[in-house]
Amino acid sequence: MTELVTLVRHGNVGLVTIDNPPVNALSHGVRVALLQVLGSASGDDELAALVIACAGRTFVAGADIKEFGRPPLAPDLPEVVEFLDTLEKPVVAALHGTALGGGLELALACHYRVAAKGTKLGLPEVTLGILPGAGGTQRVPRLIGVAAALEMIVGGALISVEKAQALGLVDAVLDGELTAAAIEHARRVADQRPLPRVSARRATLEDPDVFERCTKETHERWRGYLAPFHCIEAVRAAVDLPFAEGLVRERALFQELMSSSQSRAQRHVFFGEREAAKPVGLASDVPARELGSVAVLGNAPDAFAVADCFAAARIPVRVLDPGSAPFTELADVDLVLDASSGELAEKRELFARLDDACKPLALLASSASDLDLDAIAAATRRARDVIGLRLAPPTGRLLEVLRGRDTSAEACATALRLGKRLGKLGVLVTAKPGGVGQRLFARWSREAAELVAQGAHPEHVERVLYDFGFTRDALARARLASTQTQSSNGAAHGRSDREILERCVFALVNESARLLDEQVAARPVDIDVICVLGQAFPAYRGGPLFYADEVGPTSVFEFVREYHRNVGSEEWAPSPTLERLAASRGRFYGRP
Ligand code: HSC
Repeated sequence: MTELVTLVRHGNVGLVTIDNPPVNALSHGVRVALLQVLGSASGDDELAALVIACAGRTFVAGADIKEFGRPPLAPDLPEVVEFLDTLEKPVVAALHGTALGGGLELALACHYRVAAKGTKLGLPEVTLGILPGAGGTQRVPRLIGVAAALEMIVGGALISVEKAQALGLVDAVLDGELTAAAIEHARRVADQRPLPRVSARRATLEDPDVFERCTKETHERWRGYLAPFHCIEAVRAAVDLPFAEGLVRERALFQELMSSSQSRAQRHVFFGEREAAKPVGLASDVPARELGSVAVLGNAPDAFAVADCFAAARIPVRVLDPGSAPFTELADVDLVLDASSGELAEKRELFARLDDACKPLALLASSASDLDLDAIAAATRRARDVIGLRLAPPTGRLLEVLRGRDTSAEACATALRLGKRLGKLGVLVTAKPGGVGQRLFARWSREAAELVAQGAHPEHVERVLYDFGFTRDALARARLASTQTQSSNGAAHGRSDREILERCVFALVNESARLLDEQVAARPVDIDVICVLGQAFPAYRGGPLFYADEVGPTSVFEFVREYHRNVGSEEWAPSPTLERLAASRGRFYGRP
């Protein structure tokens, strides 16, 4: 077994290498070994300087997220980072790949940072519902100023190495073999004193209004999220407090977030995205076809927005109006994506013509998830190559891939690889009218409309769902304001916030569970990821089924059963999966 951390001497420079594939996360074993190696290297008089580098594709991409939520194991990451800061010989961090989160925090406790071209740096903790908890909120403002630090820590986006150098986050971008160049760098600085410690600097507040402005922008951009506001507080501590006290404040804010349901939900989404990318029932070695060029059919803005996604990924694309374009233009394309509107009969006719016009093995895709894909495929002689592709919405990160009864594994693999090229996550589901995303959107918005029809004020329903975390866009699509009330005297019926929320969200949970009953989605995680990425379900609630686990499937089931008894409508009939979980006190994601 390879050692997690090694020390190799290069003359008077010690090269410390972390080797913990795939992303060199700072797992417990790495922390133990790193502390031990740094301890012995620091007492070694033959070593004048150290370099910390990583094997494999990247520098440390952060703390080990899998350890979060479990009892902490000593030494924790802040202990390792602060030990590094106390060393009396220069340490150079050699960055490549993605130096993220705890990885960047480790590098910031080194005295120098050098990086290979193409390296990306960032503090994405906020996207996991936490904040940089190993000194990042205290060191980054000291190194690059408060405004730039807030942008990195509250925004969570990765930055290029060029930008990092311009900000002062890295000292040099090196050509050639990174470790050799970093060792050379270490040799050059071996005798320089005092050691440039970031912790010894003061955080500069360039603009006294920066916190107020950032808080205002954060309310607009991150409404409902806790972590961005805690990030602001932690950075404020870097200005207001001495370094050591700032660390204490950072730790307290970090712990609050770590134990929050929001962070649990956002971590669930992080791992969920990676799990959903590995579909059930499709072997990972199924070959994908090359998609050299694509045609999008349609003349509405959506068709152009979809075409823009291909163009942005540098996939040659043309948009054709299926009403007027000669289909001879389609003879050489590898994928035709129909994004035009129309009923099933028209689609069957259209796909039969596409089948004639396109070359063998070209994929024929429909973006309509509300039609019967199998019936469309049956109108062609290539049902194996007919598939549903929903970029919902085109600007989002989701590609819902709908597999028909006869769609081949190769067509699915091709669609999923296309998702990666487009920078989107492809989630494979079974093609049934509505797919997953559209059907779930329809369900909660129908319930919201029903509340309005029964007399609830549209603004009231919208406000409750908005406070839960749905976006204004999603609510606008539900068009509650144009819903007709059934009562003759208009909106009179008082509704509690709780009733509105339970009816809409539990209807959504029940429908999600039905998608599992019907095997439209293979796993709860596929549904949660589709809802978060494609249907504006708030990431800090983790998706409808994660949320149901937080509330308790039994409580959801009891509400659904009771409501079904009262109204008798078929769509409130409890899902057998939900009923089974309630009976066994189980959860969608296993027992607690
Ligand atoms: C952090 O660092 C907190 C610290 O500030 C403070 C901690 C203080 C604690 C104090 C305690 C008192 N951990 O994405 P990919 C897995 S928070 C564990 O498919 P790519 C991933 O699940 C962290 N596992 O690859 C997958 O596993 P699978 C901040 C991690 O090339 C495999 O690695 N850092 C992991 O598309 C490959 O991942 C981040 O948020 C991690 N940190 O992208 C960065 N990171 O094969 C998170 C990845 O079993 N990571 N895995 O499915 C990423 O953004 C992406 O993985 C990369 C690579 C861009 C690194």
